[in-house]
Amino acid sequence: MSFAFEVLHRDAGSAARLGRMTIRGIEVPTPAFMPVGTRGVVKTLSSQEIKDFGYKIILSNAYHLYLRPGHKLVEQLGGLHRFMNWDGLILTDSGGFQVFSLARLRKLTDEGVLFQSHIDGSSHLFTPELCIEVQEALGSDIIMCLDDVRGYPATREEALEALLRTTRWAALCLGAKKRVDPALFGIVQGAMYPDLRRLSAESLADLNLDGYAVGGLSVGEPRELMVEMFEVTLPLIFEAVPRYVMGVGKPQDIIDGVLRGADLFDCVLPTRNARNGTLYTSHGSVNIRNSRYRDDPRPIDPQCQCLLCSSYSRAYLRHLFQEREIFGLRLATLHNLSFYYHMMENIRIAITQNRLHSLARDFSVQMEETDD
Ligand code: PRF
Ligand code: ZN
Repeated sequence: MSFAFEVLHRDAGSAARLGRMTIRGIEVPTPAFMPVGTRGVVKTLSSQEIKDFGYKIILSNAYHLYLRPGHKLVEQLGGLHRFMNWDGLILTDSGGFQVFSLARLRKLTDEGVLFQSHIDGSSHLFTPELCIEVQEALGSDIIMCLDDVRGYPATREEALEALLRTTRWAALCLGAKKRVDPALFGIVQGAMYPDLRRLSAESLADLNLDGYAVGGLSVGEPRELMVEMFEVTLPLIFEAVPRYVMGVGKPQDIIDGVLRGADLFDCVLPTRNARNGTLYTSHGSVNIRNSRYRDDPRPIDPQCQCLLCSSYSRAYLRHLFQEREIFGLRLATLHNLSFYYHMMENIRIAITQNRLHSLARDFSVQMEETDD
């Protein structure tokens, strides 16, 4: 297996680390953000456009691709990389979270999770074995263990049950893995209970997985609690492996995660927000549908080099949104992913220069200058 992770530098003033994850000879500088391509496409963009930003890894999803078009079909067509013409790396989420957030009539047993498809109501039993089979058929570079995710708030009893099941399933996932190439990551659960987070991390550590994720956050809890869980959980994960915070987050959340030692992130926010007209800029977020931009000739963000900012005015983008023109969705998505890419680049540079805390401070001031 060609998976490696090295810590290259530690920030002098925080737990942040600069690293390099290498898979199939492809190097991912960390901390990194992974754009979300749930159904084998980062909505509205081509794989070439994702690559042109500099992104080396994207996230896709076992649950969605299993339901449609089916992992066997994707495998038959040469795997997900070929299917979507993406030669970078792919991490697939196991489906644990999607079953929890999308499927109907979930029934959890130790064997797996029985659910009805959110698409057509058909019944499926997702087991750890099936979850690995699906991700291997897709040809993912990093596969995630099936986990039991609970919402917020969860009682201690629920959280304990979910984390113990997550650990049992992780062992079954490891046992079910047939291919050597993909890296397998475990997912730490434990809701908002520090001692349960510790129990989860310690029991998963025995499996010696290639990396570990922090799951169960950004599920409706107050932001301070999420940051407290970063603080509690991240140091419990081995220093020598990548630490991935799932489904996080806003720019400020990512910096808070990096400050506490996280290496990988994914989130639908930059792409989903783009499609509803919310654009990130170095001076806060802007909703382009606001009438104040009707005749605004300025670019969204003069510091941004993306197609939108280098070629079009705010007034033009607002017009496209008003008219529901598809090109507006593409321009906004390109811009937000450009913003996230450069934010991560700035974070990596700041770690090298031991000034991540000062970047975090400047950033929080700047991001509040929202002109909406
Ligand atoms: N588990 C999995 N995927 C996820 C999460 C989780 O807890 C989250 C929580 N924010 C996002 N995506 N498998
Ligand atoms: Zn831009």
